[in-house]
Amino acid sequence: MNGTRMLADLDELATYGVDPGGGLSRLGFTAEEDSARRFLREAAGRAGLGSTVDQAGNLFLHPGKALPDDPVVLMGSHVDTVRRGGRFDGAYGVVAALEVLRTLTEHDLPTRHAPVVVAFANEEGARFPCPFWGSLAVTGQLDAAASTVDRAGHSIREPLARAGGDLDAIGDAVWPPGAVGAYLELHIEQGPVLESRGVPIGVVTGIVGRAIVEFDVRGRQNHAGTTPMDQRRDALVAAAKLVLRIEALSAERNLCAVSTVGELGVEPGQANVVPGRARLTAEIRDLDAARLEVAEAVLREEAARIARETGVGIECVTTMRSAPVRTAPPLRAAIEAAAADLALPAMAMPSGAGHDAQLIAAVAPVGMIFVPSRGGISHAPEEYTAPTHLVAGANVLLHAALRA
Ligand code: HGY
Ligand code: MN
Ligand code: MN
Repeated sequence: MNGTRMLADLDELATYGVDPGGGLSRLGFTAEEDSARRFLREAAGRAGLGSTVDQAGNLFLHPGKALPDDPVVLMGSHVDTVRRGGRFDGAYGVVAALEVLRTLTEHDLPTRHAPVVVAFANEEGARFPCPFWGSLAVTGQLDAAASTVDRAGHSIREPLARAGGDLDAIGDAVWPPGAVGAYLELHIEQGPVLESRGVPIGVVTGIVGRAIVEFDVRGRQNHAGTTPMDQRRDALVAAAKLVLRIEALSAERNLCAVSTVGELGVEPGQANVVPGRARLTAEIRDLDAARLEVAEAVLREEAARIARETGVGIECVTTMRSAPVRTAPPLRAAIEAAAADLALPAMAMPSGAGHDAQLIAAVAPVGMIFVPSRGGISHAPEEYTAPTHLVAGANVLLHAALRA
């Protein structure tokens, strides 16, 4: 494997979507992401590989001109980022998979299934709020009608077409049964465990499930100077109470592993106006599907209670649910053996972040490899993994692919 070539690809990818405010804003289905994908296709072309984009905008790199008909060993991740994200989340898994594919073809190394690289479309859902768009589409789980506009009201149709997809034919992106013999995703850990234990390789045992609930809080907009405090229906005050109860779901009540309010908007948003409307998201995660279900139900009860207590209206809609999954034991074993081949210490661990692998698990065995994240920081410009860890992880991917 050529670690230098892979690191150069990663450096090049990090030039697409540079945010003047810091980090990368290479949102799915934007011009920035289009450029990153173009670079990948060109890099594949230079290595004598072909590339294909499916109707959902997923990018595949493969030996030969077309995707093989036989089952493949699929390796990859995503190249879209969150707003002001880092340069490793997703991108690392794709460039490492490309390096593995180049190595396999250059040295004519035998794998049980033909190796193919994927960059799944819109994993983060930062512009079009449907995280896992691409992996949902290939596994027949995408409700395209429900997720086709961004927050500014623009349709996904044109951006998807520019990426090479086709909204009207998106059903054709679904893989036939057995198309993928194994899916391997290499990713930065995005948490502090490997670094703090001094272990270079994580063998992922399972991936958390997740639900996103959007709340629309309707109060009464009024004058901030003349409206007595006991006669207000302040949407933001109600929203603030809700924020604290969402935090308490995990932090105090341990109903789920983590709970986050990552988005909050106030209308009309002016110092001398009592807010009439607030919108916020709750995102909850856990490794146990039953716990997640209970936490979501409690969340809805809490919202109803706050509405009664404060006199505002609160509507809630669950816009996304993903189930927790276990990785496939044979692929876990292949990753452990690959790390052992390379004399790299490895440890089993769950993933608190979501990954395309968890959708792919519905139709194929999946395995995931983690490498350490400095300070456990991710979804932030400071995201960093040392080059030695990056190269070690890619080597484990190569050896795991040879065993898959
Ligand atoms: O949010 C996640 O867990 C993933 O990084 N998209
Ligand atoms: Mn991410
Ligand atoms: Mn990711």
